[in-house]
Formats: sequence, structure tokens, C-alpha cells
Amino acid sequence: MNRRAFLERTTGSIAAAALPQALPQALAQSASAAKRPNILFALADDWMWPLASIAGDRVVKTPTFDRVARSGVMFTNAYVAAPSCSPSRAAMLTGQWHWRLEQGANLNTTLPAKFRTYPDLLEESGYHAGFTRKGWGPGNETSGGRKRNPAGARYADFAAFVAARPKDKPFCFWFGSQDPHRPYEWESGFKSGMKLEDVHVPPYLPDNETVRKDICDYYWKVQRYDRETGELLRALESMGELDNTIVVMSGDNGWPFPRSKATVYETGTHVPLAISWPGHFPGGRVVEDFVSLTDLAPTFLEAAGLIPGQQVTGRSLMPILRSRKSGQVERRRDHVLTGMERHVPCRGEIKGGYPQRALRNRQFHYMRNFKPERWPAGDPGTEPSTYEQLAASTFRTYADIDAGPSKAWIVSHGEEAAAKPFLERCAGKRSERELYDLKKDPYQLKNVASDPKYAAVVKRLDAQLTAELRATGDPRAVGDGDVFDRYRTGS
Ligand SMILES: [Ca+2]
Repeated sequence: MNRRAFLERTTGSIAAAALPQALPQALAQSASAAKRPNILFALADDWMWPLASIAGDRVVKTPTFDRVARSGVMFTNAYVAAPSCSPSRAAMLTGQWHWRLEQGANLNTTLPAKFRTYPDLLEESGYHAGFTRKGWGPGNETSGGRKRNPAGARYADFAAFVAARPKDKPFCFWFGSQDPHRPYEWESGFKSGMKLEDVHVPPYLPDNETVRKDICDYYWKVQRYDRETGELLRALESMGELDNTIVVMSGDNGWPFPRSKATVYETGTHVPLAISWPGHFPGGRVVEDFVSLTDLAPTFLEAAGLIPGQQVTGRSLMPILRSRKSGQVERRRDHVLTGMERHVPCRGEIKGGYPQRALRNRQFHYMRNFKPERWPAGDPGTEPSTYEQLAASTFRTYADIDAGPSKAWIVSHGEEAAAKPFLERCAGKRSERELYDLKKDPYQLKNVASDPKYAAVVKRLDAQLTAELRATGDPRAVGDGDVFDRYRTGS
């Protein structure tokens, strides 16, 4: 494929093939003549779909998310690019699949400066841009040639950001909550009044008091994120800016429980997403299109009157947001891709992660595991860990699963017959191909990839996934995929 054909295939319909990479200055200036919206992106850390009250959860209370969803659009099929903090955030900031971002595809490396981020582009076009708490990361902000975090200038909080805002400039603010990331205060949710009997325990986790309490502690932090985002909305109201602000609430990956975060299963990649802009985006809609959080950067750029560069693989959500439709709005958004490279280095002498790519459509979730010989969640370790070690320490047994009570229960009971299937599902080796028929198996418990009845589906989805990875320049599909294993952690 020549360069032009490659670009035509990778830029989607946002940009015709010949768009310039640099921002067109004239366009930016003419757009700034009209009043450009502020952008508030409130990003939770490890928040999974559908754990919000408006999405049907009976225990967690998310009045702020519900409010944004009701006044705007709630997306029921939103996916992160990667189920791991730094690559997921890098993909959001650049509007590109993380497999295009060199070492930026791994956790805790760097994001090379040549990959432009939307806060920088908005700042160059006249926005006041910044973030608080967790921006891009964890990783080394500067070893890739940047002078600051890829999410922009750091502020102590929103008030400090607003105080530094030049008069009449639109702003773009990233509120990077560290909630609901682990660790949790044991029984914080239970003691706050959450009822253990109302907790839904999905069938990939054992249903016992430890897990129910662990889920409540997670909810307690989801609620704190929601409450703090509510405070930001009230600040915008008191400034008289809420009606001129695009508000986005979402998460950077699934929840930190076994068989979830750091996997491309639903539980690692499917996240809540609500977007509002009163008076501009017709509200009260639930949209079922498959969207990627790589679509946010081109959305923000378009809202600011800018045109995303050719390198951007995400597609602006503006046509959906401006429409009055619910359900499936754009027919072509019938599937989404996700992928995974290295999360925590936890495979002994092997420096790599557990590389995966996946394609999710309405009925199926198809996955390619490029190194099925490796341990998916990290090595079991040479000696058994105690419950306390598993609950408190990260870099030990099956270290791609965050330490916590649910993991500790499963691993420490792993040899018992009742617990073995849970341990096998979250940490056991997997086949090269996985296929889940979500109509029959919404929790992805039974891999049917080798079932002859699904042979045609596997063939079709594998061809589709491979073609799209090739078109987006994924080294796992077009070249030296093992390059991801060679990037050093921390630089
Ligand atoms: Ca995260």
C-alpha cells in the first residue's frame, strides 16, 4: 500500500486524503471569531461500564454522570484503545491507536514528542489548556522530547487553572481523578451504608463477602469521582460558563478486579461515556454506536474549529452529538478495536507483556493473543504469596492484576476445587484465538473459537481485524511486533 492509500484508509471520513498535518492558521483564526466552547474532560481511573446508576447499577450512585447523560448523550458502547493507564491516555490525547505510538503503547514508558496531543494543538490555536492530578501516565513525561506532561500544563486544581486563564480565552481542562484506582480503604463502601446483598457479582468472580465488600469499596471511590466532577460543574455554573462547555465523563480502562483491567475483555475495555453541551447537542439520548475514546481528540479539535491531522485515526463524534437520533446513529460504527501491549513487567526474563488485539461488534468479541505461551496475567511466582501480600503488594504473583482482596481471595484459595475455575479464568494460559458469542455468553466465560460451528465467524473476524490493523500500521500486523517488548520501562 502506498502512503496516500494508507492515509486515505487511516484518516476515516473526518479528513479527506490531502489535509495538512499542521493546523491551518486561517481556519483557527476564523473559528476563534465565533465563540468556541470550553472543554471539560473529567476522566476516572479504572471505571467500567455499566457501573453508574443511570446504567442500571443498584448500589453505586452517580448523580453527576446521570445529569451529564440526561442533558447530553450517553454512549452504551464506548471502548478505550487499551486497558492500561498510559497507553489508553496516550491514545485519547493523540486520537491515534496506541500501537501507532511506539513505546507509548506500553505502560510506564514515555510518549514521544512527535505524536501531537489535542491540548497542545488547542493551546496553539488560542485555548487556555491544562490538567490537574493524573494526566498522561504513569511514565516519564520528558524522555520522549517533551517539556511537560502530554496532557498539558499542570495545575494544583481547577481554581488555580481558572485563575491563570487570560480574559476571553476558551479553555480546555482535564480533570484526571485518581479514583476509583486501587488501593481502597477496607470496608469504606460497606461502612458508608452500601448493602452487600444488593451488589451484583459477575460470574467471573467468586460470590462471597470479601468480593462484595471489595466491590463496595470500589464504588465508594467511583462516587467520590462523581462527586468531585459535580463540584466542577457547579463551579462552571457559578462562572456562567456551563452552557458554553462541552463536558465529557469517562474512564481510562475497566475495573481493577481479576479478569478485567489489563485484558481486552469487556471488563477491561468497555467504559462509561457521557457528553453534553447544552443548546448545541440535543440531549436525553442514548446512543449505541461503537465508539473509541480515540474519537475524543478529533471531536474536541472539530468543536474548536480545527481539522485533525492525517495521522489521527479516531473519528470525530460531532455528527452523532449534533444529531437528534438515538440508538444506532452512524451505520458504519458497528464495531470497535482494542489492543494491549505491556502493562506491568511481570514475566521473568521476558521483557514483554501479553500482546492482544480484539474486535468487538454487536454479537461477537474476537481476540488474537500473539504470545499464547506467556502467562496472561504475569508469572505465578516461584513461591506462594500470602493473602496479605496479594492484597497489598503489586509486583508479585500475577502482577498484571492489581493487588486487592478479590485477587488475594482467588489466588490464596486457588488450589481448592471451588476457587480453581476463577483462578484459571483470570490467570491461566489462553489459546491464540478467543471468540465469545455475547448473545449467549455476555460475561465471556466460554471461548468458542475452536468450535466448528463458529469457524466461519472466526475466519471473517480475523480477516477484518488483520486488515484494519494493517491499515493503521500496527507493527503486530505489518512488521516487527516484538519491538514493543524491547522498549524499556521508565523511559
Ligand atoms: Ca487506569
